[in-house]
Amino acid sequence: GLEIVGIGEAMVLFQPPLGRLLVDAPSVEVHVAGAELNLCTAAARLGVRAGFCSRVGADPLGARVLAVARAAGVDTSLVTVDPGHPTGLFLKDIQPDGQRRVHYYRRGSAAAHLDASDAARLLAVRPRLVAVSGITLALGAAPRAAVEAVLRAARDQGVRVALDPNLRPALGDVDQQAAHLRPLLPYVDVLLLGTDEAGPVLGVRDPDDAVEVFAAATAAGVGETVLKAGPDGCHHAGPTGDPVHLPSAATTVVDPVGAGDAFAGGYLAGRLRGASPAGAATLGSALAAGVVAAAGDTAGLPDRAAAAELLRQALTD
Ligand code: KDG
Repeated sequence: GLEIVGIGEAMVLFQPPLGRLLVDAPSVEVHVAGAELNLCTAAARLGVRAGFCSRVGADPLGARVLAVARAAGVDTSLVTVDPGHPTGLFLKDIQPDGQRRVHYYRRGSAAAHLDASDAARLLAVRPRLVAVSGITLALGAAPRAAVEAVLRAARDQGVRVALDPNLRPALGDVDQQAAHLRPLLPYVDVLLLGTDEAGPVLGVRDPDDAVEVFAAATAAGVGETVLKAGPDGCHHAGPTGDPVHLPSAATTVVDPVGAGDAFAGGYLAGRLRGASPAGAATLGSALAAGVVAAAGDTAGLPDRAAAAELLRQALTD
């Protein structure tokens, strides 16, 4: 059976070569992206059986998403092909100052039609863990119902739940996105959130205060928390449940997008295979460091042999 299943939207990403901008780039690089698929790709690289639950269009971009997911070792038997709606697409610019800007072409996409039937399909395979993100909640009422149905039923079926808020200003008001997430926190076994998300999602006064963030998450009903602080690394739970800081492992930063997903894939894979929060965070952090050093969401992941060695080390931490 599958160990981790991610549910959400994968899209094709068109991105100018580094140093060029969409406004006049003569060509673009083509990647496949999407937070939940990125997470599954990282887990699969570690040798964990990962599957993706989604919908794609009956179009070349959908075929590309499926091919890339399969080539990454991600099981796609929970992806349905919808002849009535297209596969989503997005464009990304990295500004000269390093700021990234995304432009979505995903409204009305196949994955924006995820609904409770997809939740049922997912739960029927009884993965050990399901990974969801706030992005899917922001796609519309039906995808939101899909995620809510998965979360409400998971515990009874023995399926653990991991949530990354992944608040996306380009998808609308982030406070609204956070408001959709809050009622779901009691169903969450592992919450992986960024410091920029701790205010909107948990209502903390100081998002850099890991003690306050962990306390707020626990009070909201979350089982286990990881606070991601970007270049400042992360905070994971120590033996007493109090936060412990782990510095970032990144040495080169070319493109930070996808780092959080790689971290989450590594952390969750580590935890599922028996690593402590410290070992799992070290693993996630190593994968994230690779991803930020390369363009694209997953191109910088270690190869299978290096990944297996990182997982082995995580189990001894
Ligand atoms: O975390 C990376 C994602 O943001 C990117 O792959 C695109 O899933 C995506 C989204 O909806 O922004």
